[in-house]
Amino acid sequence: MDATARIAIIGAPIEVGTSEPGALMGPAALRTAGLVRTLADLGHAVTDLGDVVPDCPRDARGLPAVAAWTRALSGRVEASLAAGDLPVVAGGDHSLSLGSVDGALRHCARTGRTLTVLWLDAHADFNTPETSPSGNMHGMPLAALCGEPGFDGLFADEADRPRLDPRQLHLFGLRSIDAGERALVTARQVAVTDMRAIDEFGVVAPLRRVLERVAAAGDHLHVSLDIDFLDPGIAPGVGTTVPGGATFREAHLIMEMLCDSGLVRSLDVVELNPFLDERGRSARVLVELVASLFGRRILDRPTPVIEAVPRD
Ligand code: 5AB
Ligand code: MN
Ligand code: MN
Ligand code: MN
Repeated sequence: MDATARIAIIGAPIEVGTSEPGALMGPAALRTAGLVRTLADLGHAVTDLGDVVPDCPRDARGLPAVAAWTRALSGRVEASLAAGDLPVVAGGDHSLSLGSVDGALRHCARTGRTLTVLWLDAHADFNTPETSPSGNMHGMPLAALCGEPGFDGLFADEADRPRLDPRQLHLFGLRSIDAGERALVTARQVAVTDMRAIDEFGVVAPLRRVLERVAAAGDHLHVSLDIDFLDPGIAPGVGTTVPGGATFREAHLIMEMLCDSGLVRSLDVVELNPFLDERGRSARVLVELVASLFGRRILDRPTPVIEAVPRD
């Protein structure tokens, strides 16, 4: 991460993608926990662009509402990237990534770069309306972004929009996947570092491989951090808890490695549900992790390069 980045905070109080109310309070809780102040204190030029207001009726639900959010967020993210800012989208449920990743894809299409997405999540979020057991859009953004059928009307100029190449997607921390999406993730050759792999190899070796590929290809790296990537014991403020998540130390190390890589160009922080939180704990953990991604460190020393496991 550059010592001083220009960071644009974009609030996305969206919860239409989930059946559990409360995620719309996420951006407010992240600000209350010090998101903006913390990044500014690290020396970055931070602009809080406030919360996005989608162009739809207040009572809009379902796909029309998600489409309005997607278009509004995509435009915001693309514009801030074009202005040379690093957008941090504070959610809000994970359907907001339909907009943030679409915006990053459009920016990449204009600048001739390829997008790599690192998806830190307990879930694969690769359901389609056909495979989804819940019908909730926060479990489907990646399938839509990759161009799977069933999402007509979601994105602006659907026929010409840049698609996310599923082979440019890396799922990290996976431990809950539905049968239909498992088949899709396999068929589309999505790269996966599941909890089994993290238990065996730790986070360092798999993440270093992702970062080496991004660096070698000169890709734009978008990171999407779903709070349920973390173990619910350290981050209980989430609607979809799955036991056996990343420890604080694992998550923290990931953030430090991402920082040292200097490769992250856009970030989502999603699925915080302050209504289910315990005295702001989860919001504080997220701000702590974002701070590490943006340069807070213990000593002024980069991550040591030691191969922990053999390469494939
Ligand atoms: B999250 C589930 N796969 O589709 C579904 O939190 C859960 O953004 C989705 O990762 C969880 O409903 C979505 C069962
Ligand atoms: Mn998710
Ligand atoms: Mn999740
Ligand atoms: Mn969730």
